Amino acid sequence: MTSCFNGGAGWPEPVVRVQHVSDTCGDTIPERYVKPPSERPCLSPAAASSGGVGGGGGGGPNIPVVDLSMLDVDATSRAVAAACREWGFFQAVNHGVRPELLRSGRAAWRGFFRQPAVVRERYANSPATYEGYGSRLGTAKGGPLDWGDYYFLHLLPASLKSHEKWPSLPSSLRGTTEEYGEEVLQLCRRVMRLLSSGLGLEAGRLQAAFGGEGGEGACLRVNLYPRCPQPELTLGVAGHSDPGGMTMLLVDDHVKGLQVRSPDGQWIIVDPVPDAFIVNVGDQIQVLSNASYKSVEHRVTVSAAEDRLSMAFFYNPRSDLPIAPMPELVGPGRPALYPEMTFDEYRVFIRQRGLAGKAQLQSLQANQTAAAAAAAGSSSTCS
Ligand SMILES: O=C(O)CCC(=O)C(=O)O
Repeated sequence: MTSCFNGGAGWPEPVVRVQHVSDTCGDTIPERYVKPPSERPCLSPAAASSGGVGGGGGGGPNIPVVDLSMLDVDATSRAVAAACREWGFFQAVNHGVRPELLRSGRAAWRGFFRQPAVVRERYANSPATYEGYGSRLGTAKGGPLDWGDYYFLHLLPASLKSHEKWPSLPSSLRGTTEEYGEEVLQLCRRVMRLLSSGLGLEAGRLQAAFGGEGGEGACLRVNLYPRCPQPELTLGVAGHSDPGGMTMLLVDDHVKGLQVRSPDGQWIIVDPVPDAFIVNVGDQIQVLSNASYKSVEHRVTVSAAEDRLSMAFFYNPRSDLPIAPMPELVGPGRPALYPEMTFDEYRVFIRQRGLAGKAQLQSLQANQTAAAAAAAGSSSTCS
């Protein structure tokens, strides 16, 4: 293994660390990172060098901000539900996770990405589990690459969590990540209750559909997007919706990068509120809510001036539970929009097709609609 390649571990070709590419490529990024013109982020020169300003930075439309410390739980639930129905995203402020933990979490992970390559490479991941230090998400040989490195680890179920698979340096990282995971997990459970009430259901209903407290899955992906000399040509993460339940994203307070598809189809760049979590609905909650809540496409732009770190905490249903629209949300004139599928099956479905905007859920919905139409056709023929 050299300082920049992970050539084994089941990847179809040597994996080059984007940190290394950024340090060595000069003014021109390699062809493999150049996105087709239709996917390029359309940054103004000023935005490209500052990390981007767009709808969010210029006082235009932006994702809602919800104060989770409000005493009126019904009002909080209504605000969360409205954001997730319209945008699929909101920024949670006064969320209860200690600000010093947000800072120490980010600092610990920045510390990992600053370790010498030989230390980082001890944790190089493989496509079998993706656990560890990685630089690509798909396995298509020769496919376009994103401008980012990451570290992926499991927190729940406990049977999948292994501190041995987490970096041992910096020495604070394991303890800080454990504490961070615990607090963010409690926050996810709270938001689940608000989302459930927002659907007119009992507060614990959505959580029960996830397998109950202790039955859920949780994992963390820490993304590092190194400085990029041509940010207008590439993306840190291409457009996708999150396959899991819900994501709690902690971003750099001062470097923008996350873009969200607005309800009218425009890409808007999120203007992060310091110490807020950016919360978004994933595909599993879109399915359970029968599309009342939206799992919205998002992507990440990169900056010529600074690198950017983000921590995505993915909160998922128990992986072997059938997930389908909740019966309370299905009825006459409101058919189930998706077939039943476990999260394990859905992940296989995604890995076969790759991350591709909203294509996966749309194709499941199209199949389901066609199946329902066929069933209606055959029953009317019989009657
Ligand atoms: O880095 C970000 O702002 C978003 C990351 C993201 O979308 C992901 O990790 O799935």
